[in-house]
Amino acid sequence: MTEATRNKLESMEEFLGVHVNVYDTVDSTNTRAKEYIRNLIEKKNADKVSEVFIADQQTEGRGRLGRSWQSPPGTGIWMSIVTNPSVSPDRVSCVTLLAAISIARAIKFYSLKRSIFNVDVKIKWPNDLIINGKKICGILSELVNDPATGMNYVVCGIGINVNTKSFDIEGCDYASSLYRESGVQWDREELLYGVIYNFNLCMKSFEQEGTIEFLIEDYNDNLINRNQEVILSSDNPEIQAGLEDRYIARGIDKTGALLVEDKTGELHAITTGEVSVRGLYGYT
Ligand code: BT5
Repeated sequence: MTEATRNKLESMEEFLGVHVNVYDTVDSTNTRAKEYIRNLIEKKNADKVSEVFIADQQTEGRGRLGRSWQSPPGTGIWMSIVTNPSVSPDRVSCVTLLAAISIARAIKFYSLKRSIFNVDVKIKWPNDLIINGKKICGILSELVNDPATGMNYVVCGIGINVNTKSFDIEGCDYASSLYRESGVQWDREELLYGVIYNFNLCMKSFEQEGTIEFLIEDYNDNLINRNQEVILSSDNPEIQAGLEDRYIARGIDKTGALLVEDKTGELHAITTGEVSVRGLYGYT
């Protein structure tokens, strides 16, 4: 990361109301963020937190369930936003959905401004962003609870493939980037501002209202499989046993669960992050 980029990122702190930690190379921004939280807890600091960890490259980028996330230098946005939202503990996991809609809005705003009309970004519940059926972004949210104060911290890790030219990921033929799908280079800093700006706006409403009701309509308009048949699957045998084959995805509710309809018309709320939702054909 150049000195100019670092200065620019740090200069946005006041405007965006966040503290920014910029790295050239780290193991994982989520790991740095969790270390930061552990320090806060040790120091018994229970203030409001708004901290962002950004790296040009990650050597041990992580996905869900111990999977790895490829994070080469000079190509993407690899960042973790740390917050301690004042909402009830069972709502904290909504932050992943809030991040997804914030990223989608930032991409849409950027593409409208630059007249890039070939990137119709969609959300694949709960943590992917998709363009043309390909995954261009993944989100990994991790919760840290301070048992002494009961405070819940959320590390929202966001990986966006911005200008990546090619991918070589074993067992994954669905990865792509904004560059590959649009055919033009994107300005990483500008997109990053947009994501943080939208995230903060959403977080404000979330904390004021205590639920994500305010974004359900927009989220569902952007949901890739809405009103289409999906297959639920899981590596967890206990969950698998209870899963039926096919459902129609109807959209999220205010708890962040995905509502799916079975053959009899009954709705089921899918909450676990261990379940993947796929369309009938391929990844999305
Ligand atoms: C995710 O996991 O999609 C969450 C990814 C979160 C990454 C961010 S980057 C900043 C922060 N710091 C971290 O260490 N992590 C977060 P999951 O749904 O489990 O998807 C992981 C799977 O996606 C892998 O098993 C690969 O198949 C595939 N994959 C790996 N790298 C990819 C990439 N750059 N783009 C698209 N797919 C990728």
